[in-house]
Amino acid sequence: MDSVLSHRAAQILGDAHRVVVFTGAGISAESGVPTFRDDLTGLWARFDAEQLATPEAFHADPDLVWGWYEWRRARVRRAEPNPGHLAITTIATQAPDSTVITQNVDDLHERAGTQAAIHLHGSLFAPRCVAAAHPATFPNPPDGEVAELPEGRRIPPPRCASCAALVRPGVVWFGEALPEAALTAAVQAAADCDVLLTVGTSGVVHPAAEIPRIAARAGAAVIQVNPEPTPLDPVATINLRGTAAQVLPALVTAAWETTDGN
Ligand code: BJW
Repeated sequence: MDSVLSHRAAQILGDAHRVVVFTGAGISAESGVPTFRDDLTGLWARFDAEQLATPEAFHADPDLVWGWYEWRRARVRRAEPNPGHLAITTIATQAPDSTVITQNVDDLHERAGTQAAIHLHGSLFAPRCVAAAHPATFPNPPDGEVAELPEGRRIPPPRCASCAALVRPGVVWFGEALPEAALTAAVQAAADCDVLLTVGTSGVVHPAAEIPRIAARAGAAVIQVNPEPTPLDPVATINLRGTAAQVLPALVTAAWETTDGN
């Protein structure tokens, strides 16, 4: 990674008062959670994630879609936050005013100690019924069963305890509206920040992909961390090419060393 760029990025971050961290699937990749646009593996390789994450897919084949989400939930349960998640928690304690906005449906920011992350695309752990959005609970399987959940297994979704409708994952599928309060808070934070750090997102899914663009238009510095080029490259003030677990701990250490030492 270019040391001049990373030094400049650390200075910008350390000097900022209002920091937004905007994350996508790449932040969890080094915890072993596949990114959304990675090719699916094993038995799931026959399917395209973009085609499974739709209301139409659930309607057509609820067992297939519920089975995919159960498999993903199991993988997330077995995963641990990585140094990238932990560095973001440090940002939240160092910057006077910070907001973490994630597109991820896992709980790794929370398990890394970040409180009140804004989840734009919902959660793997908040299922609800399709008829009336009644929250559904389901027992957490013991660890052994989680480890052994086979890929490609079709699993019938449970029925709602209140109205007997099918239970669906509490996530935002293509064509569905994002949770209004979360989107409003995210747009506000982006419009008001000094620095937005965008980490591990392809930046192709809207309206979430507008968040870094809103910050840039409002005059904030945008620092992007991603090993690959993305459509956000021209939006970013600084592009740091590398993985989240490599780049973020060093960036955070340098940011507050730079500020403290001047
Ligand atoms: C690393 C790394 C490492 C790897 N370290 N980095 C405007 C233009 C065009 C289309 C639209 C538009 N506005 C709306 C649309 C339609 C659509 C859309 O955006 N389509 C595009 C794909 C073309 N949007 C919608 O349908 C949205 N709804 C909507 O607009 O509703 C309108 C409405 C209003 C009112 C009433 C009703 C309707 C909803 C979008 C919902 C997205 N949902 C998903 C699934 C969630 C559940 C689930 O997970 O199953 O969210 S799709 C999927 O993409 C998921 C993700 O959160 C999201 C973003 O993906 P992300 O996080 O960027 O992951 P990847 O895999 O794409 O990228 C990973 C990146 O990490 C890569 O860049 C790697 O290089 C990098 N990486 N390892 C750092 N170690």
